[in-house]
Amino acid sequence: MILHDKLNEIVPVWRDRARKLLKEHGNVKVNDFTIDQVYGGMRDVEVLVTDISYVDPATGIRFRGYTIPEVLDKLPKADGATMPYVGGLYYLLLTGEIPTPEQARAVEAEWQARAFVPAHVENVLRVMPDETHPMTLFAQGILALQTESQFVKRYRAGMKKDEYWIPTLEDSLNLIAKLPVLAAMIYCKKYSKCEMGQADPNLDWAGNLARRLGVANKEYEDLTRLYMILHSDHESGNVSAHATHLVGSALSDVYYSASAGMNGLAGPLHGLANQECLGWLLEVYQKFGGLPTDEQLAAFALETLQSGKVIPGYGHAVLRKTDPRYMSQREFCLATPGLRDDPLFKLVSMIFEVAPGVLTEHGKTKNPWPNVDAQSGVIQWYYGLREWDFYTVLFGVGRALGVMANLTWDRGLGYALERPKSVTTAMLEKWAAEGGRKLS
Ligand code: AMX
Repeated sequence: MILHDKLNEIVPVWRDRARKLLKEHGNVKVNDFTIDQVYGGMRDVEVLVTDISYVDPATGIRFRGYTIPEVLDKLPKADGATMPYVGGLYYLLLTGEIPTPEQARAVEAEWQARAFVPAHVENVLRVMPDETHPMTLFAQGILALQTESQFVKRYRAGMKKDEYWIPTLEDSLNLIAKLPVLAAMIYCKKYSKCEMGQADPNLDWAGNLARRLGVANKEYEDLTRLYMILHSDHESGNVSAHATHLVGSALSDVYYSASAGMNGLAGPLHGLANQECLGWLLEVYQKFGGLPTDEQLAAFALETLQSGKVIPGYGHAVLRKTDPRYMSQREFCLATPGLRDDPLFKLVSMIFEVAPGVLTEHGKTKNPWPNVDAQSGVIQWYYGLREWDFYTVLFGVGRALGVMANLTWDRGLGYALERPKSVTTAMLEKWAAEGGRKLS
């Protein structure tokens, strides 16, 4: 199998590199942190390693060193598609190399061969009450798939630590292959749209996800490719990536780890912001009976802030400029006739003009610019997916690509069980009174 063979070549090289670094320089100091950071969600504390993506506060995400426009330009595309194969992105995330069209199609073929979802998963979803949030169903569905874990079988039978990445890769490929089917199952169950679109064997993974959701439209297939690529990875410290990594560090398999990550994605400060964002847009639109004036919009944004709510889709824990994932979706909208004239897209554009000023004046957020979620819901809405509490599931399908690639490398490099140390308030008070902790 193409990814197994490639990783078999490169994992030992990177493993030796990490081991050498640790052996020769393990005691080199890389960071210092403050009481603010201890209480403040560990912002900027550099204690995670990944070579798969890096978020620069000023320029945004790079996947294996490539910016989003470079990724969209360089990855192979299917005939007639404007956006790349997601299988090509997965090859890049895992190996660090831009794949040939054959290599990208080989990953797609692996996924296609593994897409079957066992019947018990649907049964688990079926017994849940109608009002269950789609993200709850998504995390449950992933957990129900844990019965498929190759890692557990190999671990029980006895396996060398250096081989852990092999069944992790297997499980990752299996899980990613099944996620579009699981997502569509949830969509059908939840909204009684149970004519689940059939997969087309000639179509790629993302194109088939679009079909399965019942939108047979070339533009939406391309949008789905773009959406999956943009949401795939955002280095290791965000809640979904970190939760997946943390749980995986106990050697819990891919299914346990990914399900934990999705529970984190379901929070309103993280992935749920895309649903919240669409809700806020519709609230504005309904309140003003269409597009507001700039002044009305600014007043409404301020009202939102003064009522103690956040403006969803704005701000970021790391970024200090407009998220390039926002910009590439905006460019997709501007390049798509129909979408560029859509009233909700026009409202999104107005908010882009108005909200940063209001947030800056309000004076709290460190970053008043839009993130990925400020734009994504409107596009789904335009193509007919109007059940906005489903949007975070789509984010989750995309995010699985990044967290699975990371988990495979975590096991390849033999990352340790994660176990930070806690301290007490009295200890912090003592160090504060002494003007800083005396480290020997
Ligand atoms: N609206 C109102 N207030 C905001 C804000 C926003 N969009 N963004 C930040 N703030 C506030 C914070 O709540 C915080 O207030 P506090 O001091 O009273 O607690 C203050 O500004 C400082 O926050 P920060 O350091 O700028 O951000 P953070 O790292 O603590 O949080 C984030 C980052 C994304 C959670 C925050 O900007 C936010 O809540 N945004 C809105 C929700 C959102 O869009 N989430 C999606 C993020 C992307 C993703 O993961 N999908």
